[in-house]
Amino acid sequence: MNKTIVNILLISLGISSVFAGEVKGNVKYIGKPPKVKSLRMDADPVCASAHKEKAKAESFVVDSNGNLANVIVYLKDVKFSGKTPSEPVVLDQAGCVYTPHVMGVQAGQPVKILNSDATMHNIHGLPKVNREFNFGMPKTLKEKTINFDKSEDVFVIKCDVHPWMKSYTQVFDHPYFSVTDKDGSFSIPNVPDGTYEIVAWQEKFGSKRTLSQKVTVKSGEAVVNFEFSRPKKK
Ligand SMILES: [Cu+2]
Repeated sequence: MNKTIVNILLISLGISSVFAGEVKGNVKYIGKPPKVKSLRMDADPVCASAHKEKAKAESFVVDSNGNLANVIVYLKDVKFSGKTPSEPVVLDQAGCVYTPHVMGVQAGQPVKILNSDATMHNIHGLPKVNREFNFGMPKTLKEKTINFDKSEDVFVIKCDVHPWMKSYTQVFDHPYFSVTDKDGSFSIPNVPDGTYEIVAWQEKFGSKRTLSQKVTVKSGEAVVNFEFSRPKKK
C-alpha cells in the first residue's frame, strides 16, 4: 500500500499521519557579538552571595563560533489535535535568575514555578492574550503551578523585587517548538509530513526581526539553519 493511501485511511479513522520527521538545525549570529553584561545583584545579599562569579545576562548568549542560544524556533499555524502534556514545564528561580531564560509551553500544560532561593520573589507575567499574573513567592513558598489557556506570542515574566530578573515564554497550541541550546542547536521531533513556515525569535531582535523560512518534512529529517545579523545601516 502506498503512503498516500495509508495516510487517507488513518485520517479517515481520526488518526493523524504516521509519517513524521524531525526538524532540526542550528541558529547563528553573524557579526561581532555585544559585550556580555554582568548582573548587579548587590541590592539583595542573598542573590549576590549565590554566585561565586557575577552572574551574566542571558539576553544574548553566543559562543565563539557564533552559535546563538535561547532562540525559540517553532512551526507557525500548525493544526494539532493531540493531547496536551500533563508533564509540567519547570521555571526555576535559583540564584535570583530564571532557569530557563526562555521557554515554550503548550496551552493548558502545567507550568511549575519554583523558588529555590532563601529570599522573596514576586513573579509577574505580562501576557496580553492570557491573564496577567502577579504573586509573591516568599522563601517559604517553594513551588506554585499555573497554566496558560491560550496560545500567545512571546511575553515577559519578570520579578518585581529584583529588576534584573526577566524571562520569556511563548505559549503554543501544538508541540512543534524548541529553544536553542548553548551550541545553537534545536530539534523539533515528530513533525507530520508537510510544508510549514518555521520561525526563529530571539529577544534582542524582537518580534519585528524574527526570521522565517519554509521547511518541508517528508518521512525523515529536515535541516533548517538560521542566521541573525545586525541590521545594515542605511
Ligand atoms: Cu526575584
